[in-house]
Amino acid sequence: MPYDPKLFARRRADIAERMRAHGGGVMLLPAAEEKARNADNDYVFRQDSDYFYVTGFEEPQGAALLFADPAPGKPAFLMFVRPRDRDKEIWTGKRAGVEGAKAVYGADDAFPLPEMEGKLLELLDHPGPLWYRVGCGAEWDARVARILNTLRSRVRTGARAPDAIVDPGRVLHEMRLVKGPAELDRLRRAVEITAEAHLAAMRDGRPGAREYQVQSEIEYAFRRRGGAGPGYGTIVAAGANSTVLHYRAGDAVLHEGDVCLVDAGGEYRYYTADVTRTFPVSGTFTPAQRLLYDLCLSANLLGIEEVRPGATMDGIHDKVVRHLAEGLVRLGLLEGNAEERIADGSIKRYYMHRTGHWLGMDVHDVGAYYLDGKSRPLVPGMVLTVEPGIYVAADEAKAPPEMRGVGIRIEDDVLVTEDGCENLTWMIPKEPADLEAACAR
Ligand SMILES: [Mn+2]
Repeated sequence: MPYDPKLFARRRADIAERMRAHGGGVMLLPAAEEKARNADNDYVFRQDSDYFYVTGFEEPQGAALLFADPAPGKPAFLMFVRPRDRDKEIWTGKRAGVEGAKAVYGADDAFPLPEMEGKLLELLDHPGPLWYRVGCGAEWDARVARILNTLRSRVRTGARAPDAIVDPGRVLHEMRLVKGPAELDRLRRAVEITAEAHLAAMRDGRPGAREYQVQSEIEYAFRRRGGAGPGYGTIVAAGANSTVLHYRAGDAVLHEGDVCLVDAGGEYRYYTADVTRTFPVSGTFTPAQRLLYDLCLSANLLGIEEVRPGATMDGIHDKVVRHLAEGLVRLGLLEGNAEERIADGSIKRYYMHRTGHWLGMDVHDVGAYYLDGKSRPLVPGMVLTVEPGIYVAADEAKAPPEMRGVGIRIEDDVLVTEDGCENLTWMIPKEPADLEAACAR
């Protein structure tokens, strides 16, 4: 899907309207900066999600300004961008420059970076709040503080320093939480790519393979289909590594009789999938692994079943926790009664994380989870993960030896629809028979 200037123009009109409902003012959004990895070598650049959401612009450095109520004839959307520079462009590629910012990206006005601070001083002399997210970068925080102090020192000559700083997330993150059709198209592409990657992992995650080899198959699948790469650090966890929640693919060998937990999602044009599957390295679970797997799978299916407009994250989590606790009591991993084991926290020996999170441009996507202190009701267009897990630590004395060092998580990406939900990642095998077929060599 190519860059669509109308989509971003509509978004900015929507943002301005929402800003007006919160006192108007001006929004300042810094672009991401390139970050040094080592010596004169940078990390792969990725634009800031908020900045991309508003501008569609993928070059580093600079900022965008949005005015909720521009005076007649004054610009509503301005950009500060790297200037065209023939010498630098030979080394690092073509830049849009101020001309491109206006002609392609729809800026009403644009300035080269060297003029940014001076122009901001002029432009932020404006009534209403300043929408700026404090704390995301020391350099930007210092720059904003400098500008505010200068404006405050000029109040006697009529300057208007903003009298409130508001987090742009109040508007942007609420918008990003509910996905539009163009966003869902991208998310679906991310899911397709991710499905291929998980199938490759199941195919190649055989006895004797190393975690990094499985990782390379996964990331190859992301990239060869035009994805940007992984949307977060790929987890390939063999054997007892599966019980470490944020383990990254290392160099451990996959052994016959072990499970392999893969938590990997491809990013496609700024939208990422987030999927976990756990499969038997031999192709068939041991009886003990199968008991744990079936419990986790039933919790995953139950959680997805609960996703519909009006349901809440807390409600879904509570149902999943109760289901897991009952199952763990039945399996003898917890003693006594499920309700008590939830109340005294001992369920957390095996299930210590939340059942889901918002998903979108960021893997743990933005948007409030609670409104007025209450878990917010789901509405159509939200995308969340449902990801119950059971983790039996390698040294868990209460568990039978054949269950120790087994971690299982099953994670799907679920879209809330008008009448329920759609599991976007339905095609990635998770029923034991389908897993066995996918693992067959
Ligand atoms: Mn997740």
